[in-house]
Amino acid sequence: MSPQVPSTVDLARMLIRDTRSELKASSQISAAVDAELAVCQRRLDEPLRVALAGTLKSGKSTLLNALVGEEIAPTDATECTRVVTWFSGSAGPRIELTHDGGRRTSLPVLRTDGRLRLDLGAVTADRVERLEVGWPSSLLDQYTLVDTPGTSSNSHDVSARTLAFLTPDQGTCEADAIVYLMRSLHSADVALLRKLHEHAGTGRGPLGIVGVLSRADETDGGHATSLDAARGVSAQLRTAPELNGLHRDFLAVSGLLALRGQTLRQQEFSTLDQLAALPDDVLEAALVSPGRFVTIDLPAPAAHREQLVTAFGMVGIRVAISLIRCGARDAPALAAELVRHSGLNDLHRTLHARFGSRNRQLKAHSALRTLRGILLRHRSPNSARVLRSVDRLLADTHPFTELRVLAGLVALPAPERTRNALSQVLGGCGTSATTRLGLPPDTTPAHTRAAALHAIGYWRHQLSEPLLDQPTTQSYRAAIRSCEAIMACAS
Ligand SMILES: Nc1nc2c(ncn2[C@@H]2O[C@H](COP(=O)(O)OP(=O)(O)O)[C@@H](O)[C@H]2O)c(=O)[nH]1
Ligand SMILES: [Mg+2]
Repeated sequence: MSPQVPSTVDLARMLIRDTRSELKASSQISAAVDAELAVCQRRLDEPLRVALAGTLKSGKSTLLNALVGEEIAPTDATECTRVVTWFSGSAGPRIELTHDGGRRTSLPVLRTDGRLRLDLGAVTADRVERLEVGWPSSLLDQYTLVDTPGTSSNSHDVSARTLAFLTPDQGTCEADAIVYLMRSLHSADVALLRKLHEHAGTGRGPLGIVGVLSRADETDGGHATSLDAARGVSAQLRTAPELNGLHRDFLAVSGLLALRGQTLRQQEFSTLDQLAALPDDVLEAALVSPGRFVTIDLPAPAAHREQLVTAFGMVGIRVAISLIRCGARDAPALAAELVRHSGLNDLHRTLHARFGSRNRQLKAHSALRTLRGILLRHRSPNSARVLRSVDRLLADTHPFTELRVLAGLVALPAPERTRNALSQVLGGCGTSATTRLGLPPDTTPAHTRAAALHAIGYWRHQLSEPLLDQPTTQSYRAAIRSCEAIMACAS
């Protein structure tokens, strides 16, 4: 039997252990450093931490709720929307507040109208160190989601707190991956994306970023074509000069429509169905404003219409009516159409391809970067040896190279066709050998090997082109290594 090759996570674990013994041997280990190393080690066994980032009101909390399928992140302007909040899987609901220098307080789990109410009580946001919500959810068993209050907030403190979490001056970011939401290309987004990229480039921030063009239903005045229009905008972003060298791939998603689809009630459907049956001119006159929509004389009860405005917004109502008129004839059909139309399924797929299937590597990367920071702060001849091993592992681990190349791919000066082929082979669409090679999932190992060999030939040929710039050369080399790894595994 061939000996098992240790995984990157195993190697990271070993290096954490080595660091502990080296620092102990040179008597440099304090209780605080020991605790830091323990946290670093534990992180390898916990779900991947994904932070939702973006400016205020970009739709982060709504999208978090849509991903989980329940309203657990507050979207109203209360104190708790001003603090970074951690949502993780748990057997039963629990809310824990850490405040005033490490004091821990359990908060009551209260729900109003199906929505979780996060009430900090007498504690003000500036005294909160951490707010943690444990919730039974299969998604949260896989990812710990971190809702950030948003930058460009009116409050300087709130912006500063968010930036301190995402791009800390000291140490590394506590998240392993980021979903970045923006509504349009605003200078505040460019500035924040630049900061996130700088941090990733210097190893202090996560390598994985998924971009979302959020509130996508608002793009085209709320017609059934709004998501298509948003997809057009996201395609334009790929060539936006302002985003040169930054993340440019944005998935159009409407968190609100996705959430409404997942929590749709029969009464909401009935009201929307009654409205969909109205003649166009009557409906248009009603949809002029929320006030008119509620007060005008229509078949559906005014109280129900008011609830619809609160839950769906005027745009959401328009989209839902369009979907009913296009054939969604009952509540389950409308629910499924709303989710499909929202782009949430695409987001789930992308999250799986970019984060889920690489979660061990992303976690190992975070742990190694944190470990590197600790070793740099506590230098000794022996810790220098461990530091060299950490640096070697960070530079030589091919999946980290793939992530780095994928992060810079949209800005690569190569034809779109080549960039797409690179993305596929480097695992940007999924990390299985067959997905990388564009083969059916049941392809035999012999065929997979043959396809990998063919792909190596293709990328070697690309590499032989004269005058290639350095990023392109690196990308092609990475593609060849990915194919070689497939050959080795498919033998
Ligand atoms: N039309 C529409 N409104 C949205 C969407 N997502 C959020 N909103 C609304 O935008 C406002 C801010 O949303 P929120 O999720 O709290 O944004 P955050 O500050 O980024 O967390 C709320 O009134 C939401 O109802 C969306 O996909 N479509
Ligand atoms: Mg929020």
